[in-house]
Amino acid sequence: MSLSMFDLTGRRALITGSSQGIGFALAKGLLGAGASIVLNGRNEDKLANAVEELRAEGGTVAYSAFDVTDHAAAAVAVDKIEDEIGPLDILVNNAGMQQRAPLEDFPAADFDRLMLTNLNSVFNVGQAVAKHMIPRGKGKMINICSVMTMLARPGVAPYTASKGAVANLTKGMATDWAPKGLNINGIAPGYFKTELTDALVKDAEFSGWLEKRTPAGRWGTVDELVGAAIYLASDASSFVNGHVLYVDGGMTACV
Ligand code: GCO
Repeated sequence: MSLSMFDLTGRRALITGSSQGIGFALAKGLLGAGASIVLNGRNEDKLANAVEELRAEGGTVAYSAFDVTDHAAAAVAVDKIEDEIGPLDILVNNAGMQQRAPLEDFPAADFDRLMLTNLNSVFNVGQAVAKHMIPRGKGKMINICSVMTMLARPGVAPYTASKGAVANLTKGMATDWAPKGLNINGIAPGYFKTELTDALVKDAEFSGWLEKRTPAGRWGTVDELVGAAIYLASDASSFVNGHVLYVDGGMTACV
């Protein structure tokens, strides 16, 4: 039965930045495909609420609160997950932030914080999880990129740089770790209604521009990212590596 290749029953997934937004939607989607879930964030109250909401869906859900920008803390937390919860089969590096300002006015400290959150976190958590996956000879990682991986727009140059780097880090991770049995790929969301884009959704002028600029003519909804995540987290993508899958309503296909 072809659908069985998408079944995640018996697999365990860690999703960073998953108490809300895209991360929470992907956690819910992977749970629905049979995986047990470990949520991550820094705020334990938000995580506990998210765990309760997912447990109501049925399935096994836990959380690990740690700062993905802290290399040492990520390693300790991943070791703890492996020891106390169980081996990780899937990692979704979703944690990220956005800050919009003209580049000439962008504070240096904020630039550094954004890169630590969007890029260093992929290295920090990816390396920590890879150290456990490599001896097992298998594992799946999905790095959340963006249409900003390919395109820029006014006021988000640091974010654009970070998401371009995440896509190339994805290729580097695939190059080093595919020989060891791992699959490392990316998902590049277009414009989706989340907490991160709330200000844009409420901006009628921006929303009007977006709907014209996107061939599908609308914002995406986060559940439309779940299929791509299940595919890249499952056996169905066993020979896919270093690929960035754009889920963007066609935005990067046209001018
Ligand atoms: C922006 C948005 C985008 C989206 C997303 C698109 O200000 O243009 O925040 O960056 O968040 O990354 O893929």
